[in-house]
Amino acid sequence: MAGNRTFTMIKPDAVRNGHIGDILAQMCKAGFRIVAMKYTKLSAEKAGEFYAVHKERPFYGELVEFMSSGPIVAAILEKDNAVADFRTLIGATNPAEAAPGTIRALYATSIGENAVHGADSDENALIEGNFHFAGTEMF
Ligand code: FUP
Repeated sequence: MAGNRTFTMIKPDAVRNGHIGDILAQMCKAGFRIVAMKYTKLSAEKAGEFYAVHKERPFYGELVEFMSSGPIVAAILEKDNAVADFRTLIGATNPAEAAPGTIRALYATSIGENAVHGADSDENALIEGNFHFAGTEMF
């Protein structure tokens, strides 16, 4: 059965470009409830740990540098079928391929600086949520 929670980050590019409010509004209008949320900044070490699965990929260094380049908004969101529905809402990894109206189509500038993260499975949503939040910060 599909789980009902996902994990997201509004990435440094979208924060720098002033899109936090519009992106959160789009998530809420799509029916996602906020379970946990924080405005924070990843150290290079923490960003490297979060994206460890991509360690061997050629873009890993740039990804870590970018994700630690400024503040982010991290959040756990709740809705039926959360992981799949959220990935539909944000659109394809490459904004050039993202469907019109999706968050990445509207706010991302490139495949590397693509405005938002969305967990890709229920298992990763749980791992990533626990990476950023203590149980006492989830409501
Ligand atoms: P997604 O699940 O859509 O965030 O995409 P991936 O897990 O494949 O990639 C994670 C992050 O790595 C992306 F958000 C941006 C970065 N990336 C690149 O910089 N270049 C690539 O070719 C692919 C991904």
